[in-house]
Order: sequence, then C-alpha cells, then structure tokens
Amino acid sequence: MNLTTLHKDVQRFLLVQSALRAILTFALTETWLDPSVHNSELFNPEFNVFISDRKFALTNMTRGGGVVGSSCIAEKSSDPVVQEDNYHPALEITCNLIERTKTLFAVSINADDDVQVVLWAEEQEYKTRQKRDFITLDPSDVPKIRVKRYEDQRRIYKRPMVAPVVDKTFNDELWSQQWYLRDTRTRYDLPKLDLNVLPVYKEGISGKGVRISILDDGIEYTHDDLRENYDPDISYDCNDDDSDPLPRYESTKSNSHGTRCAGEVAMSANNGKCGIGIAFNAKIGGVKMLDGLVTDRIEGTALSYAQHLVDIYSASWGPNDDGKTVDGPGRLAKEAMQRGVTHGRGGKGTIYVWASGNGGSKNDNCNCDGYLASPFTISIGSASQRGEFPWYGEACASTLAVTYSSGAYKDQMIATTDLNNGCTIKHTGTSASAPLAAGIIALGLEANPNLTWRDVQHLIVWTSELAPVVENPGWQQNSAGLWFNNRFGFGLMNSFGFVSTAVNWTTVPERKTCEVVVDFKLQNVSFTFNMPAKILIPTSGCKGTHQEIKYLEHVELKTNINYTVRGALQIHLESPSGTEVQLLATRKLDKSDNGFVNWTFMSVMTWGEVAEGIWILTVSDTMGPESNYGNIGETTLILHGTKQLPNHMRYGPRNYNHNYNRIHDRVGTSRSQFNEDVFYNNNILDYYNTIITHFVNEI
Ligand SMILES: [Ca+2]
Ligand SMILES: [Ca+2]
Ligand SMILES: [Ca+2]
Ligand SMILES: [Ca+2]
Repeated sequence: MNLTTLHKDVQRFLLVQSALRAILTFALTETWLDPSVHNSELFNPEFNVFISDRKFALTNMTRGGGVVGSSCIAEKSSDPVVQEDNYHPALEITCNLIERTKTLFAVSINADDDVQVVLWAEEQEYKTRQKRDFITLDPSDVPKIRVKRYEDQRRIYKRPMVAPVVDKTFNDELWSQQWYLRDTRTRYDLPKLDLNVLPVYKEGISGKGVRISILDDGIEYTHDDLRENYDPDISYDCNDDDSDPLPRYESTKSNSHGTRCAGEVAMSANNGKCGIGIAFNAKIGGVKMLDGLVTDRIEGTALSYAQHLVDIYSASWGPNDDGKTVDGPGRLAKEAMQRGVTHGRGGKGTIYVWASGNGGSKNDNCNCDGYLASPFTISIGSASQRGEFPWYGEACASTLAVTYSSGAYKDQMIATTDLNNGCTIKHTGTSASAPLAAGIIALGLEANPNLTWRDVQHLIVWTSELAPVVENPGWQQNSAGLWFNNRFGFGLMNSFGFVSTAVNWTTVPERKTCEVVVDFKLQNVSFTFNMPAKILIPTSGCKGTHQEIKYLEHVELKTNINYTVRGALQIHLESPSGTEVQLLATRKLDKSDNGFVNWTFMSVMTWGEVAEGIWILTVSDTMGPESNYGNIGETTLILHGTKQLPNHMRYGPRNYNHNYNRIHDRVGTSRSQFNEDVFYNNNILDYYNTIITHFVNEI
C-alpha cells in the first residue's frame, strides 16, 4: 500500500490503522516536511515511525521511487513511552534524511510475514525550550541611589531588632542563608518567611524512599552535596543517548541549571557542604534533555524515563516566555504524562511539577503554555521574600500554588549546589520554586505513600496558605470557600500543613470527565474590538451517566478562535456558581493572526465547586486596534471532578488561618496594635507553636 495519497489530509501528522501484508510503503511528501523548516538550519533529519509488530525489516528508503539510501535504522525502542499498550511491542525507526531537498521521500518497509500496522508517524520538529531562571534584571529593578531626606535624625524610627538566632539544627555552610526553610528574621516587621518545614523534620520526615527526577540540562552527581542522594537508576542523558547525565561544562556555566534545581531538593544535610535540600533524604536523579535541540521524542522519553521508579518529575523549563508563544507538549510528551498518572507509582500516578514561567516582564501569560495547562502537571509560581508577586511572574488559571524564590533586587534568592562542586545563594525565578514544591511533595509521599496524583493536588489546594501573600491584589473566594488568585493559585505552600494533612488523608473518589460540546445555535460567535462574544454553556455535569460530576477539579476549555491580533484577546469563564475566572489575559507582544487552533485552556480556580448549571464563556478585545475582528469555532468544555464529595470536604469549607506567617508590626500600619513586650514574649513562635500543638493533639 502506498500512502502517498494520504498526504494532503494528514499533512504533517499521519495516523494510519491499516493492516497490510508484505510490503508497507509510506511517503513523506513535501507538504509533510515543511519546506521552510526543511531548508533552514533547524532542519531535523530525524522522524519516528512506530510499528505495532516487531517482525519487520527495513529494507531501504526510496526517493520518488528510486533508492537513495539505507540510512534508516530499525530497532526495538528503548523509550518507555512507546513500549506499552497499543504501541507494544514497539519498534522505532530513525531515518536520517541525507538530502535536504523538497522532493518526495518515501520509506519502504519490508515486512517478512505477519500483518503490519503503521500507527502513526510524525516529523520531529525542534522546539525552543527555555530554562526558567537566568533572568536579566528588570529595568525597574535596577537599584538607584536615593538619599533619605530626613529633616531631623532623631525622628528616625528604630525598628525592633532581634538578636540573630544561632541555629545549629544543621551544620551546613549555607544553612544561615536558607531563609525559606527557617526563620532567619532579624526584624519583626518582616513576615516569618519559611515554608514551615522544620516541624516536618521534627517528625522524622525528610523524603526517605522518595525518588525525584530533575528534567533539565544534566546533574553534577559527583558534587559533594549530591553524591549521597544521587540515584543512577532514574538518570539518563537524552542529548547524548547515554546513561551519564553529567552536564557539559562551559565557561559561561550555562549548564548549571539542573544541578541547581537538584540541590534545592536533595542536598545532603549536616555534611558541612552547601545547604540542605528541602527533602534532604530523598533520592535525586536527572534526565539531561535541555543541552541541545529538543524534540517531542526527547521530551516524551524524559517525562517517562524510569517511570516505574520515579515518584516525582520536576521541570523548570518550557516554551519561550517571550509574550508571543502559544505552545505545549506534543503527542509523545502528552502520552508520557498520561501514562505517568495512569501507571506510575504502582497506579497511584506519577507527580509532575512544573515551573509556571518567567515571562512577566514580557507580559507573557502562562495560559498559553500547554505544559502548565495540563491537569497532570502541578504548576508552581513564585512569591518573593516580601510575600509579593515577583516582576518575572506570570498569571494564569492553571497555577496551583507558589513557593518562595527571588524577587526584587535586594530580595534574597535560593541557596543550592552549583557546578564544579560549588554552592550558590543566587538561584532564581520560577525555576527555583518548582523544585521546592517537588521537595515538599516528597515529604508528603514519605508520610503517606498511598497518595495519588490527584490527592497531591487536592492537598495543595487544601493546605496552601493565603495569609503570607494576602496583601497582593487579585484574591477571590470561590463558591467552595477556597481563596484563589491567578498569580498565586491557592497560596503559598505550607510543608507542615501539607504533610500533617497527608498523614490521615482519605483518597479522593474516582475521577470523572464530562465533556460538553458547545452548541453555538442561536449564539453570536463573531466578535470585534469592544464587542465581546458571550456564549452560554449549559450542562447537567453528565448527570445520570457514568461520568457524572458534582464536585469540580480541573476545568478545560478546548477551543478554536480566529482573530486578527491574538494578543488583544481576553477570555473569561464564569462558573454556574458565579465565579469568574480569567482564562487568557492580553499579551501586548503577541501580534499573531493565527488565533487559537484546538488550544486547551485550563483552570483550577473553581476547584470544589458544583459542575451543574450554566457556564458563561466571554471572549473579548478591549485593547484594539479597532479594526480587529474574529470568531469562535468548535469549542468543548471538559469538566473533571468527582461524583462523591471528597472526604476532607465533608466538614464544610476550608478554615483559613489568617495569622499564618503573619506580617508583624509592619511599619506605619499595625505597629500601634502591639504592645511591644507582649510582642517580644509571645509572638516569636506564634503560629509555629500553635500548629505543632494542634498536630500533636490530632495524631
Ligand atoms: Ca552523557
Ligand atoms: Ca549539605
Ligand atoms: Ca510563559
Ligand atoms: Ca498544570
């Protein structure tokens, strides 16, 4: 069978489920190989074909019917992502297309006897994937010299100082710099900053038995502070196709990112070297995949490498945060994650933690990042040590929570391991936040190994704290009583809250998915500048079917939108209970007229709300230019959640502790509310002690 005839329809993607005997031929046509890519430097001479049966031999590659070479290699795939289910047993053929021409290529595959099926084939494009640190300083953050214009020196208010506490919990050289793990305040007018992890260590929990894989540019596992916790079984080098993920050393240290992320999670404690990882007894591994051109195959391999061993994958990278990219995982990456949550951790589901992006100064919006929009990833943003949203941060409806990271110029950054057996206190960006979240989750998995991937998300929603970041704009309370903010998700992660709640956790009920195809009949799908489209989407939440949903988790909106200037678009989705969630904000730099093609937006903000009722989708443009116009095409609302009420919600809405890591005595605001003596005597350990007592009483 010659599949050349299919090329018009299939274009760059081919899905063929035909059975045939003896000789299988399919063609890569010039429409399939994008000529612009084809002729550019980025032309990728590699594509993948997956065959459902191992019994075949690849004989030759033909061009226009004539043999031009035999450079295709057929082998049983080593990628776990292609080894299961319908791809099992899978064979991967990598063909090197030697000639860069626009002429038709054909690959002939000689099957020896049995039925062969080509399941799919796809040209592997190179993707731009950016590490989420190495932030250039925002111009507004460049320090300027400003002289205080006090008239009278005596008027200067002296803030209460605290003698620096000599904390000998750990002897590591950077321990005193790990402000996000312990209370290093020297002034009470600063909030207590830590991620509340010391009480977890006191319970003897430090990540033992949990394996975390850092998907990045390698890992310096020979480092004195990583060696002990390094796990070669979960480590791999996708860039060089070998089992050694040691980074490539360059004078610019551009490959230190993975080593920095790994150290935050699992630096050894009490060895005098660098600092302590937040889960300092967890096992850490690394898949090197960012040091070179990235393809879907590489991402798919990384996201499923040693899937039977890995508990948590942490990724601090993604599509360009340039304010104009709309990109997400390809087929293999998606499939790797789907399999991870289905089969990983013995069926309880692999945990994927993802950095929410550093495009804030470019007005980027993480709703346009498909890795974050995946329900399978836990999207983690950043808060600065002042409890503020950092200038590099991106807002979106898929953000689940934040942890600390760098902020404005003078704010402290994150301490971790660096290349050449070094240490740094300058790890930055959402890159630094995601691994801290991965570490906290590791602590929770040690405390309760039975947590599923959804339990982990429910726990984050239920225990992340509003109070330390409450002074930022944008907080809303949804009808399930949960506070959310598209810059902070459900708040700042609280390690002790997370772990102590995990201990007695009841697994959440079965996940249901209810798809609602939007009926555009009698609805106006066209819209222009200042004339929004408002679409009503009524649903029963699949009532009476096997997929009935009462209580929401993730809400996805898969849509097609044509518009003259994509960056001018805003999308809002109002839930049946009246919670309005922004699914897309304007992006000034995105001038594309491509619109959104089968793009899936995702929101966690209506978590716990009821599914049934009328959802209202509003697509608008208030930015212009006035000549803008467009329309909404095929759209599906995909609701995920449970029919039964999750156990932890049985006792009513969540109680928030509004004193958690409270900002004491903020200058000019609350100072007068405190009697200083009482303040000194009683507030030092304040909530920290209360919660310990609470925990001890509970168990
Ligand atoms: Ca290597
Ligand atoms: Ca150490
Ligand atoms: Ca982004
Ligand atoms: Ca996500």
